[in-house]
Amino acid sequence: EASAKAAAASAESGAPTIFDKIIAKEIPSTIVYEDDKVLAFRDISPQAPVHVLLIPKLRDGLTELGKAESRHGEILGHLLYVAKIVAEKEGIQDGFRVVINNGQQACQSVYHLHLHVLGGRQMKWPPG
Ligand code: DGP
Repeated sequence: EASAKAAAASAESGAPTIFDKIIAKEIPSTIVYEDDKVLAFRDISPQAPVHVLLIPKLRDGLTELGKAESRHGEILGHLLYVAKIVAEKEGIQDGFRVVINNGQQACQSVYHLHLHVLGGRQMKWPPG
């Protein structure tokens, strides 16, 4: 798809994304969890009754999971831990899904690493 291709191309330049503005609170979002390292907010286009995006506040080269290096281990672990905290806060701890779309073929559209935390309905497998 053309827009996915364009997003992937601009990611290579390290250009800022819409998530920088959300972190800076220059554009509004519904925040469900925040600490000094991560921010969780509701997806603008929810694919389930609960659909939260969880991002590192400092991108630090993590345009996508595929760019992860050893030094990112701590933040990656923290993101997964906070995914569980968010699931509990949202009341979906008994059934939730955590998704990372990596790259054009996986339909990644924002090149600032983000975890989707989804739940509140019966999920299907395999995903599309
Ligand atoms: P992905 O396809 O994995 O790159 O997911 C990016 C998600 O970001 C997508 O589900 C829609 C969401 N999104 C894009 N722009 C905004 C925005 O301005 N605000 C919020 N809350 N979500 C956004």
